[in-house]
Amino acid sequence: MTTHPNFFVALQNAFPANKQATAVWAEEGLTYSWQDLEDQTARLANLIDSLQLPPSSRIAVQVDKSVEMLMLYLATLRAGHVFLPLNTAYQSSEVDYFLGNATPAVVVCSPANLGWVTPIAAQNKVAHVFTLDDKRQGSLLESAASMASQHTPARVAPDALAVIIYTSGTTGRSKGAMLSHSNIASNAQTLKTYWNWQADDVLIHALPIFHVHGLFVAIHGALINGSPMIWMNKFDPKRSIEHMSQGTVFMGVPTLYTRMLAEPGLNKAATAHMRLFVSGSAPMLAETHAAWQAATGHAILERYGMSETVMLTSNPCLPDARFNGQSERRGGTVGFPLPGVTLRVVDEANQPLPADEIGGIQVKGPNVFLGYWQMPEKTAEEFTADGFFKTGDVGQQAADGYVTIVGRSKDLIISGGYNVYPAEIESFINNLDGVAESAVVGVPHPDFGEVGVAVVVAKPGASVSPESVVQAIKSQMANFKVPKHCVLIDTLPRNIMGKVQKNVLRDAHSHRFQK
Ligand code: MCA
Ligand code: AMP
Repeated sequence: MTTHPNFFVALQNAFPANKQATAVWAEEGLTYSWQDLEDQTARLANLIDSLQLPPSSRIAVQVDKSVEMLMLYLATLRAGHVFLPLNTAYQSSEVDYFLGNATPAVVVCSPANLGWVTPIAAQNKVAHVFTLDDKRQGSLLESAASMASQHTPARVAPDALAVIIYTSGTTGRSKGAMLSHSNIASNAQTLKTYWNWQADDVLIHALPIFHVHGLFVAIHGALINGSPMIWMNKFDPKRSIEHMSQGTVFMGVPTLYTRMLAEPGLNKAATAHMRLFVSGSAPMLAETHAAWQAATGHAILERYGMSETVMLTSNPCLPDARFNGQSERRGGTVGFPLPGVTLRVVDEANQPLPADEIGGIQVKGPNVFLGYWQMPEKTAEEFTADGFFKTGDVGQQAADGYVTIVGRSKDLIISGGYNVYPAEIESFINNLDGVAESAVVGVPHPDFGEVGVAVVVAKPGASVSPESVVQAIKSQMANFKVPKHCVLIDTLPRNIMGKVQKNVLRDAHSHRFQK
């Protein structure tokens, strides 16, 4: 067991003794050994060192998913700097905000985006810009090629910043959640034990790696156990099922499961080699859980977490002695608080509620983040006086320990596992010519779980069309944020206090996408 505070060292120590064994099978036919991971992360860490960056420099990365992007993440930890992954769907104005807010020293973008990233990086005084694509092309690997393949991992403080994950807010712009080496290390160790990772496990990695689910839960899970991964740069339901004859663990958001359920090839034989299916990032309908069990014989293990906290609760993988030895993976619930996580359900006055009562979910534990990047007031607002983090999720804990999420106090739409903040879209729409005001609400959707509908009020006499509103959003914002439907309305429904009644709008549009 290592005591080195750099989380990279904990992963490195878990690499199997046989370094020539395969660590990653990439779908395009390439394989990477553990020695390759060792050597290439050393080269990239040496490249980062050669830039002589100030301590804890941010390295912002917006590139298509590839094994080399994974190496860059590991190399950033290894060199003791801070990884800042960005969703590839973000467009220039969104990236401009992140660079301005996080002031990274290095930006790595895809060669195709260099044209618009270069001026934004210059404007934000980014010292170094590199490129990397999903075919191993670009200046990053060219520059790293001549570097030594040995590197001594940087010694960092245990609470040193390791990663910043941007998460939007109900008001204002995105906030950078700061996660330390010890935050991610403690969660990885907890999940390794709780999910009973086995020596012969093989992870099918199908998620993007710019968010907590794909980057931390999936990658850390495999690497901290020295387990290889079958690597998909992009999720595909049919190919995912094909990989199940070789894999043992699959992690996905509910949309991945509903898409696989629609495949004729999904059955007990196709999944016989699998040990564990994990779902999270968005609520999984109990009927999806049941349909999966009927088709495959496997009970999906649903868990719940946040960018600010990594994983918080999980259905049991094995009987959980803390909760009467219960082992049921109960559909529609997110299971028990993970070992080390204290969870409470509280009323408006932050007072804990009895079992089964619905209230705000608050948590405490070694996994809870350091705060929001350069936003001490926002950070303070999200913690109680006794140190609990307010998740903004609304739920209940049954007497037998199972936690269920019943809603959110934050105005948030989770669409296919991506978070969309209505406030951000509304303020964009409200600034369009001819628009008086707008409201964006989330409604059920068979594929994405939930999608946004924009309800827009035009100024008197203005010529605004739903199509022009959607087109304007599309041209400026990440594609998953674009409302899937837009309507014009004369006035927004308001309550007596003047607050927009989003529930009325939601009800009016709730069946729009239902089959
Ligand atoms: C794609 N589109 C979407 C979404 N994804 N619309 C709404 N919501 C989405 N999530 C739209 C695009 O805008 C595009 O529309 C059309 O669908 C096709 O785009 P494409 O990229 O081809 O879609 P896809 O490849 O089929 O992607 C769907 C997906 C993807 C595989 C479900 O969204 C995905 O990988 N989701 C996982 C997100 C994730 O990893 N979340 C974890 C966050 P148009 O054609 O009109 O332009 S971590 C987290 O939440 C916490 C901490 C936790 O607990 O894990
Ligand atoms: P993020 O901003 O990406 O960290 O998203 C975190 C949010 O995703 C949580 O606060 C929850 O609202 C939601 N979430 C994550 N996992 C689940 C789950 N299993 N069920 C319901 N909601 C979830």
